[in-house]
Amino acid sequence: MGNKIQRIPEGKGPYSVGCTDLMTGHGIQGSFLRLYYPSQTGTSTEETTWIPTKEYYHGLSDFLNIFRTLGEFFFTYYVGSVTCPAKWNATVKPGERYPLIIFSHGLGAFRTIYSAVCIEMASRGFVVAAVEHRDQSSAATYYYKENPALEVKGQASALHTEWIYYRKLKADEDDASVRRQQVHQRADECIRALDLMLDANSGKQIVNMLPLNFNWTLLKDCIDIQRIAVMGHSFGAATAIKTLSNDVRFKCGIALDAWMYPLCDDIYPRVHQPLLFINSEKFQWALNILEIQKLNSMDRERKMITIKGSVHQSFPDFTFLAGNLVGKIFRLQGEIDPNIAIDISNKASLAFLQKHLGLKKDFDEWDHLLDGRGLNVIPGTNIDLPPMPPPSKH
Ligand code: 71H
Repeated sequence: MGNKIQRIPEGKGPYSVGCTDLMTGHGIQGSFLRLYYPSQTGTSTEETTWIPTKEYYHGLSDFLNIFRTLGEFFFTYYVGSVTCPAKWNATVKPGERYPLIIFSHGLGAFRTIYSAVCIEMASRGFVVAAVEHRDQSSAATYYYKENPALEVKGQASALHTEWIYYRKLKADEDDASVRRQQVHQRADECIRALDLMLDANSGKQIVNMLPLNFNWTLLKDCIDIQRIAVMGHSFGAATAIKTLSNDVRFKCGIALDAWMYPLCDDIYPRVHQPLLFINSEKFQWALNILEIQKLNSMDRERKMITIKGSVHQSFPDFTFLAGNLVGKIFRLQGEIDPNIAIDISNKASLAFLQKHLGLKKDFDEWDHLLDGRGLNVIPGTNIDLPPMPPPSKH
């Protein structure tokens, strides 16, 4: 009981899923992302490593306020050998144009730990680029830095790995202004990821800084450039909204348990694209919901649903790896079975994407979820909101 060996669920769609990493450029101005995509079966047998290196354990430890050595020990022991159900560096399945999703992670997270969501989308025929943000809100990330000292000597390998860890805010810091700067950088990184994917689609040569065996030229003509969405969790959901306001190439957005704090009111009138909010039962509060509602306008599509018994951690992968007991104690699981919760989230997302990207699939069978109808889902929010202010006199 409670000790069942847990796994990250496989994609339920018809496509096999492949996975690879891409880093371009020197310095933080480049892009870093994990790509999930429909793959040709039998072109790889290797499962994808879930958390790639110990630096990510150190970053998670910093974020969770535990000693790095202790964190490394526990993470290595509990999740050190976890893989996710996607074939590493498998060949892209040719012959089709796939809609594209840019995915943005939450605070203290990183590109690899939303694989249950990203793999499900890829198994339904999406290419998903999960960016890793370099705004010091990730648990950890890295880039390749040029070493000027070595460069003057004309050395071959003048690059070294530079790690960026989660930055805790100091007591005297203006946290609103830090988060606003970060969300600004994050949206830029989502837009750069889109530019990069469109380059790959048009056959431009992609130079991967990572020594991986993945043929990026095979992505040529594989992306449906009219069908692009942005999606994210928590801080990543705020990032998705900011990205929509900055770039109309994104046709709609999905906000998983959005944390609205980093956003300024002035961007709200600039978000014209349809938005779906999928909330957990436990994370939301009245002021956050009121911020979300500032995006409402008669001529704009806004949907909100809440998954009963879910928690903020019902969207990232840790929810599947904790046993029931550990999961409850660390709030990685709510009252609902994590598999049922993520299914609702994914199906609602797919129905929404079909509607607003104009897909010819059968995701409309889950349209009822978008209206909050069905088991374990409610329309709108479970949060009691203060009564409407009286209409102003003028
Ligand atoms: N906290 N993304 C963290 C407070 C709640 C936590 C994250 C601890 C994770 C394990 C326990 C929640 C918020 C809040 C905006 C956001 C994104 F591995 C992951 C790491 C991070 C998976 C997902 C995330 S969580 C998140 O954008 C926002 C507002 N949250 C959150 O920040 N404290 C430090 C203690 C304040 C900075 C639940 C929790 C968590 C355990 C693990 F052990 F399984 F790894 C992961």
